[in-house]
Amino acid sequence: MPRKKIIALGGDGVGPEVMEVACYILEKAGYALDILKPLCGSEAFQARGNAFPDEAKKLCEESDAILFGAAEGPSVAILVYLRWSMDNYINLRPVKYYPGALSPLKNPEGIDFLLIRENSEGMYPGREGDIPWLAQKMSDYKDPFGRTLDFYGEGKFAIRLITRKGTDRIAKYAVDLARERKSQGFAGKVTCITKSNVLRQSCGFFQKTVEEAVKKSTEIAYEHFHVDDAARRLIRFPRDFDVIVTSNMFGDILADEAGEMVGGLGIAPSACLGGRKPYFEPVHGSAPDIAGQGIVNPTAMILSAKMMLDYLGMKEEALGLEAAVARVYQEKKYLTPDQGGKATTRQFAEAVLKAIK
Ligand code: GGG
Repeated sequence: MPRKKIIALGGDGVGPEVMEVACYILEKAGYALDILKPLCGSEAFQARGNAFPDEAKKLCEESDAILFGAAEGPSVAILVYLRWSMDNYINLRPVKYYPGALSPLKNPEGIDFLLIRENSEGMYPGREGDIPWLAQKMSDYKDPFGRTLDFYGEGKFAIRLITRKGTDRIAKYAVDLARERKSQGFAGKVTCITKSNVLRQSCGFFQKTVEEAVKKSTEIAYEHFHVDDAARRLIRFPRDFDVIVTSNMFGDILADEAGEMVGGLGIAPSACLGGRKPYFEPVHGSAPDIAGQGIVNPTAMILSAKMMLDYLGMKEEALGLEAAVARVYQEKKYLTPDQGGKATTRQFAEAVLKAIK
């Protein structure tokens, strides 16, 4: 297999720390990857006043895949580019329990499902403004109480977009993934999560579109929950889920909840797919409270790199890396403080590397 060109962008806060050790593992493990680390994020912003210099952007465009750390301040520009300019509309967030991880659930064993967050529309990116401005533009509009918007006076609005194109493509992806999972021995079920009892038009449209996509495929089971009910069911019946599909903000929130169920955000990886170039990032953000202390849990970044290996067709390497992470959790000797351990970020990474070899 030809070597793959990977661009590593650390970003802000703990992003560069988790990226450094993830790349260290990938390089030392001897995988067929050429990893380039252009100046970017907070570091580039301080040096050049630009978190995402053109050289870094160009390298991303020429890459096979991108690893991204975390965004909070300057690196939001990177995130916006990777997600919207590259049109990575799928955010795939696996939720899997590795024995040894510090879950708050009494019995997290066997939790293993996928959460698909629509990544390009809904409430994100924020499309907001002043209510009086909107009231003028929509002077004919009446809300469910028969009021025009000028009734509400000063305040802000946010627009939630659920488009035909955006919903069709994420629904199709969910069905394809459930079918693939079924062939691997999973349930082969799509769970659609909306709030269509309140947001009848936008969530109703999302729900109907997913239902139609599922109906085309007889072998896939289907269920729908409202987001509040789903939040509860995730905790009560976590093993009932297989493939969840939901809109952007619900997915953002539920993925944090789901990540916590299997040991916290330090463990939750993700893949952003469907666009010009895929990128792989931890679900967590920049965690400024622990940045620079050398104690951040790099598992989410390492497992995001595992998803990248999978995507690149390096299946054996992906399995090997995941098995190594699982072993370090099982042994519990080198876990970071968020998992009840005393290991540093670097010590955890060394333990993973040793477990690969
Ligand atoms: N590694 C993911 C990250 O940095 N997330 C920051 C964040 O909250 N981004 C907003 C979003 O995911 O839509």
